[in-house]
Amino acid sequence: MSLKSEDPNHFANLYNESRELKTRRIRILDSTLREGEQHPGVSFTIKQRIQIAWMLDSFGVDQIEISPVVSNDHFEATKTIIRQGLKADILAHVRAIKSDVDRAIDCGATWVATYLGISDIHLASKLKISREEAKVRALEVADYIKSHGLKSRFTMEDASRTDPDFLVEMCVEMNKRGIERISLPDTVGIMRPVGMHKMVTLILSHIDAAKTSLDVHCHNDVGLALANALAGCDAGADQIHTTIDGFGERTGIPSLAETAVALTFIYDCRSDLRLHMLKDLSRTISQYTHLETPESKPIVGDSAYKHKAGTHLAAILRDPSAYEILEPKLVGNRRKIVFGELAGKNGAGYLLSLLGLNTGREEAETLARGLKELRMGDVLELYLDDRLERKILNDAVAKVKTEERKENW
Ligand code: HCA
Ligand code: CU
Repeated sequence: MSLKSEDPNHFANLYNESRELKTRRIRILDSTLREGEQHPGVSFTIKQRIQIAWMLDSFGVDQIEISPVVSNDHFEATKTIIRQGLKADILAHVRAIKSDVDRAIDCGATWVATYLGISDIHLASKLKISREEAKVRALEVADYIKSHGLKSRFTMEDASRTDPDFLVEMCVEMNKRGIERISLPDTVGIMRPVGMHKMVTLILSHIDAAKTSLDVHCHNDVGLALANALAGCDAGADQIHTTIDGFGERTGIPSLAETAVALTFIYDCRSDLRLHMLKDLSRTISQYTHLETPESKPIVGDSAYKHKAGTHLAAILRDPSAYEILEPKLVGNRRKIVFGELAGKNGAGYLLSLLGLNTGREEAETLARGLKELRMGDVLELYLDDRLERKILNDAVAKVKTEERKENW
């Protein structure tokens, strides 16, 4: 019996095994055009909004959210995007006010998403209405949308800080009216994954899930957004809200790239997304917003597939899965190796072989020492995309190793 499993992820998968998600398809709603535009410094032109919608649709998201009431430009963009006949549903996101719903109807929306803050703090400080008044307003608007024969989602804004009894009461009322979807946002990013799990479980224990499905919309104020959203899905929600690169109010919501990769490779419940577009989607947004993507950003950052320490280089050259969970090309990114004081003799040997120098272990060690003594940190980065490059590197390492072995004999 071999001690080593053929699949490098075999044991991790044993820990990760999720009975529920594997058999379900978790959907993605992308809100780059609504929540994303709420990020400081982000504002798209009409043309850019249309371009983003096409890209998101071709990537494979299930729903795209945009607000037609923000400005005339947003109205025009919403109207034009709805007319494109994309595969994804286009949701017009508006306040739970009839005049806003009319605006959504004017741009030809077939899906209307309304929101209303229902926590005591939102009711008291923002809306200055009672729970009862909030309920009446929400239900009137829900009925109004239905009376136009439209599909709708209702967002229980600040759900995570709402009295659970009131939250359940509101969800049950919406469910009775046949609202297609309810969004449960963690508006201020205060939840733990286990808390999100409990909240979704609670709602599902009171509603008829055949009539109404649940969205999770989690803010990233302490970096738990995606973990919270996935926990909500583990409990039975079936749609996660994302934006490209995670832009949104304050620190935003889960990034499309991280969500898509997690669902595909870690949760094993999607296989239809065009993941190779992810880096391009991120690049496009960065060009449009003039906000640089942090190089350490998972999946799409420039350093996401860079390898630096000598021990990592040595392993990567033989088999990249030693330090990577996916081939960077799958998400449109590229692998790089970094040479500097950490490169060690394997990295140095590779560098020498790239320069066409027929050298051995001693030269590699001298160069490795030199790189350390330069005190210049990283001196060179090279792409290491394909097999040929890896072969050159592998040969260089093999040479160093053979000489080492000879010496030990
Ligand atoms: C907002 C609030 C919201 C709504 C989420 C949703 C939130 O900025 O309008 O409609 O699902 O975080 O609660 O983004
Ligand atoms: Cu939000």
